[in-house]
Parts: sequence; C-alpha cells; structure tokens
Amino acid sequence: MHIQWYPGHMTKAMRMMQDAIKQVDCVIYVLDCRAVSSCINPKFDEMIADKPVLYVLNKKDLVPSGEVKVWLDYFASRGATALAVSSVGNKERNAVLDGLKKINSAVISKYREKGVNKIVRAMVVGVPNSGKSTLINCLCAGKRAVTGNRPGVTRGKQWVRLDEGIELLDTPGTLPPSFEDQGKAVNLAFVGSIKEDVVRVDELAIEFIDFCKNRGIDEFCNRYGIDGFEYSYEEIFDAVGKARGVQKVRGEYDYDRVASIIMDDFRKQKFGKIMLDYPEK
Ligand SMILES: Nc1nc2c(ncn2[C@@H]2O[C@H](COP(=O)(O)OP(=O)(O)O)[C@@H](O)[C@H]2O)c(=O)[nH]1
Ligand SMILES: [Mg+2]
Repeated sequence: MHIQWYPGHMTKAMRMMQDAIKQVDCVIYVLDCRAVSSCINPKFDEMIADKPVLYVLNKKDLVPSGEVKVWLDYFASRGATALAVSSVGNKERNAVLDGLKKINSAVISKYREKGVNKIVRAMVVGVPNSGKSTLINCLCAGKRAVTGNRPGVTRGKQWVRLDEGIELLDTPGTLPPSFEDQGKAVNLAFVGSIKEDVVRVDELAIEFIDFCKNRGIDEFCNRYGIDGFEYSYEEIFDAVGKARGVQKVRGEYDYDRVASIIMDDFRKQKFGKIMLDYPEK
C-alpha cells in the first residue's frame, strides 16, 4: 500500500499559512498523542522555524496514562515547550494559556515595559483531525471553530479572540506533500487524519492486524474470538465478520466492511488505549 494525499486545498492552505505566519507571534502545533511523530509535518517545521512554538499533544485521553511522558521528555530534551491535553472539555484551558504566556514571555514583557498590553496572536497548525478546532473551542470555552471527526472540515481563515488578550487563527489540516516513511502515513490513516477514500480500507486493516501482531495486542484476539495471530488474513477477516455478525453475501464476507469494522473498533479504543509512535532511540 502506498499512501499519498495532497489535494489542491492543502496547497492553498499552506499558502494561506505562509502568508499568515508573518502576522503571528507564535504557533500552537497540535499533535495527536497516539501518533506524535507521524503528526510532525516537515513543511510546518520550515514555515515556523523562527517563531516560538507550543507543542500541544492532544487527545491524551486516548493513550495509556503515563505513556505520553516519553513524548514530553522528548520535547523537553530539545528545549521545546510541550504539554499533553485532552481538549474535549475545558479542564486544560489554563495549562494551554500558561504555555502560551511562557513561550511569549519575552515579547509580552517588552510591550509591558512600554505600558502596552500586547495582544498575542497564535496560529494553530496540525495535520487533519489532530483536534485544532476542538482545542480552540476549548480555549474560547464556547462553540466557535467548526469541528468534525473527518479530515478536511476546516477550510477558510478563522480568527478567534479570547478575553485574555490572545487571538487564535485556526488553519486547515495539512499533510506533507509526500511520505518518505510510509509507516507514518499508515499511522495517520489509522487515527483518521487521511481521508478514507484515498486509502484501501482492506489494506489498511491488514497493516493494523500486523501492527497488533507485532505489538502483541491480545485485546484484538479477545474481541474477535481468535486464539492468536497465526492465521491468514482471510481467516482473521472471517473471524471478525463472524464475531461482529456481518451478513454474508453469496457465502462470503464483504472484506471492506469487515476492514471498516476493525478500523472503527480501533478508533473507538475497543482494543484499549494504544500509542502508535514512540520517539526514535
Ligand atoms: N478523545 C478525544 N477526541 C478529541 C480530542 N480533541 C479532538 N477530538 C476529536 O477529534 C476529531 C477532530 O477534531 P477537530 O477539532 O475537528 O480536528 P481538526 O481537523 O484538527 O480541526 C473530533 O471528532 C473531535 O471531537 C481530545 O482531546 N480527545
Ligand atoms: Mg478543524
């Protein structure tokens, strides 16, 4: 399977962001905790190189508690400011605002010396579905930015003003133009950052079965009533079809349907909380 998804709206979005970056003080880089390194887009890194960055590792509720620390340590070891949050709910609002103040402290105090309250402008970037709009909603404690559990929901340019003197610019999720490391593309497809129509779901599910086998994720076998991974993909698909009550058509299971069930089950944490990426040693 080769994954490549760089539609015209992403080119346009990158151009919009290149333009907007000149007007902002800092960047909030939103990454999905389940696939942190896969969410790193080298094109963002180039674009934001001379801005203070707050790395927000979002969806921490979807990974085993404690494991995200390896990523916080990773960013800390590079002198970067990072925090792990779950942006569904408002609990983490203050932590993110404090992080923003921290990365902008130099510019804030420079203005304060002149007696001016600096409005801090932050551009929120991240791959599709990482939770940029949800994070913005969490920060403005109300429904402003448009969210959706599918890539490509945010299109135009949207500024949101917070009472704390912070302005946030939501941006459309953008991917690298190509993936040298297809493993990263596969992880992004697992977490729903790549539009479903551009990936063959049966091939994706096979990648996922291999992943579970390599990681020894027993929850997969338990859920579908198989006693291990030593079966052919067809046998595993048949077991999933049977366990989940899929209707056979002319004596066969529809493998695309079965594959979608597997991917849905992963996205609904039916195999437990799983972190896909770890920092490279
Ligand atoms: N469990 C969980 N889901 C989240 C979190 N943040 C966002 N989501 C969900 O992820 C999906 C994509 O969010 P959205 O904000 O639209 O992503 P965007 O494309 O980066 O703007 C939505 O279904 C959100 O409800 C989080 O912290 N935890
Ligand atoms: Mg969005």
